[in-house]
Amino acid sequence: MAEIDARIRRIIADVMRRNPGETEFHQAVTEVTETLAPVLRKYPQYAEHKIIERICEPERQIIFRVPWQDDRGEVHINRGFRVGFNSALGPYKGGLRFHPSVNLGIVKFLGFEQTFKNAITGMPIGGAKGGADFDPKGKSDDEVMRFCQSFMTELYRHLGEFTDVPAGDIGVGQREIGYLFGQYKRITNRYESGVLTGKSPKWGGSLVRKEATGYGVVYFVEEMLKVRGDSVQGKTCIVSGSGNVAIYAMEKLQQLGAKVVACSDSNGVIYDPRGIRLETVKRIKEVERRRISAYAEEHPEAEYRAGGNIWTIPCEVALPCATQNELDEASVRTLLANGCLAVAEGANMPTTPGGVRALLEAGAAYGPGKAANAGGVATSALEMQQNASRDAWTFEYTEQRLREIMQKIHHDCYATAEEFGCPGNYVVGANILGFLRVAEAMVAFGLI
Ligand code: NDP
Ligand code: 2IT
Repeated sequence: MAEIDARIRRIIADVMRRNPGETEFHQAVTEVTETLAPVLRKYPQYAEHKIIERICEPERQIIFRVPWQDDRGEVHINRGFRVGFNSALGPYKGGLRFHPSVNLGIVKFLGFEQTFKNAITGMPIGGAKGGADFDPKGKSDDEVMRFCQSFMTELYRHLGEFTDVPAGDIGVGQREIGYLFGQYKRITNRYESGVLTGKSPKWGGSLVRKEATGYGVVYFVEEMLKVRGDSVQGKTCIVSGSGNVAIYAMEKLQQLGAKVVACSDSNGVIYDPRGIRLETVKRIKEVERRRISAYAEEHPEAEYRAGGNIWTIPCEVALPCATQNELDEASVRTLLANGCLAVAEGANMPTTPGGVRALLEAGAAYGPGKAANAGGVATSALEMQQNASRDAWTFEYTEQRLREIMQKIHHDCYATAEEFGCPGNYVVGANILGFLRVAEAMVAFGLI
C-alpha cells in the first residue's frame, strides 16, 4: 500500500523534474495520478509495465515557427505547437488553441487531459492538443487567414485522417478551421475531409458539432442531478465565458427550462436578472466579434461589472466555460455559501485543486471537464464517422447520438467511482475509467 503511494509520489516528482516550469502540466498530471493508487493495487501489471510513467510522456511534440504578415505588411513571428500525447486508442485527436498565453506547458496539460477524455467517450480517438501564441483578437479576416495558412504550411506534414485530426479550441472556430482546411487541401492535393473536425456543415462538417460541447455539459449536469432526484428545470445558473462552449451551454440550459443570469469574458461580467438574451450574445460574439460589455449597452436592465468575479452571483448551477484555473477555492466557497448544488466544467481544468477539494468535501455534484465537456470531441468523432462514410446526418439524429454518449459517459464514470470505493466522486470515476481504457490498449500493443 505504502509502496504504491510512494511510487505515485515518485512519478509526480519525476514529471516535475523533467518538465521544469510547466505548472499547468504538473497540475494536470498530479490531479490524475493521485487518484490512480487503487488501480495499481487491483492491476499490479500496470505498475510492472510502467503505464503511468509512459502515459505522462507525450509520444511526440512538435514546435515550429509561424511567420506571417499583417495588413500593413509588417512581419510577425509566432510559435506553433502540436503535441501527440497518446495514440493507443486511435489517431491523435484534440483541438488547436490560438491565444497569447499558449506555451508548451499549456499544450501538454491539454493533451494529457484529452487522452483521458477521449478514452472516456468510448470512441476510437487518441489524445493530442496544439495551437499557437497568436492573438486573434482585433485581427482582420485576412490576417487570420494568412496566419492559418502559415501555421498549416508546417503542420500539414504531421496530420492525416489516420494520423492526427485537429479541431477548434479557444480562438479557433469554424472560420479558422476553414482557412486551415483550405491550405491543407491545397498543399497536399487531397480533399481529405476527415483531417480536421469542426468544419462548416456546408463542406463536410457535422451538424451539432458547434453546439456539442455546451449541450453536452448540460446533459452531463442533467444526469448528475437525476441521480439526486433533481433536474436543471427552474434552476438559476451562471456560465463563465461567452465563447463557443458558454453560448451553447446557455442555449441548452434555457431549452431545458433553467434561467441563466450571468456570463462573462476576460474583461468583465454581465449580470441580467431577467435571464440572458442569447440572441444578443450570439450576435455580439459570433457575428460582430465584440466584447460582452456591448450586451449592457443594448439591455439597460443588465449590469456590466468590469473586472468582476462571476462566482459571487448566487446560483444553483455554475458552469465554468472559459479557461483553466478560473475557479479557485475562495470562489467555490462563495458559490457553496450561496446555495450552489452543481458545478460542471465546460472548460478544461477550470477549477483549481483547492476548489476541487472544497466541492468534493461539500458533497456538491461536480463534473470534471474530462467527462463533462467530452461531448465536443465525441461529436468530432461522429464527424469523422460521417466523413469516412461520405454521409451527413440530420441535426436531430446527431443530437440524439450526443445525448446518448453523454448519458453513457455519466453512467460509466459513476459506475467506476462506485467500483473503486468512491461513490459519487466523478473525479475518481473519470480518471480511472480513462486510464484503464488507455492502459489496456497499451499493454496489448507491447512496449510502445
Ligand atoms: P472561445 O474562444 O470560443 O471562447 C473562450 C471564452 O473564454 C471567451 O469568452 C474568452 O474571453 C474566455 N477566456 C479565454 N481565455 C481567458 C482567460 N485567460 N481569462 C478569462 N477568460 C478567458 O473558446 P471555447 O468556448 O471553445 O473554449 C472555452 C473552454 O472550453 C476552453 O477551456 C476550452 O479548452 C474548452 N473546451 C472547448 C471545446 C470546444 O469544442 N470548443 C471542447 C472542450 C473543452 P475573451 O474573449 O475575453 O478572451
Ligand atoms: O478540449 C476539447 O475537447 C476540444 N477542444 C475539442 C477537441 C476536438 O477534437 O473536437
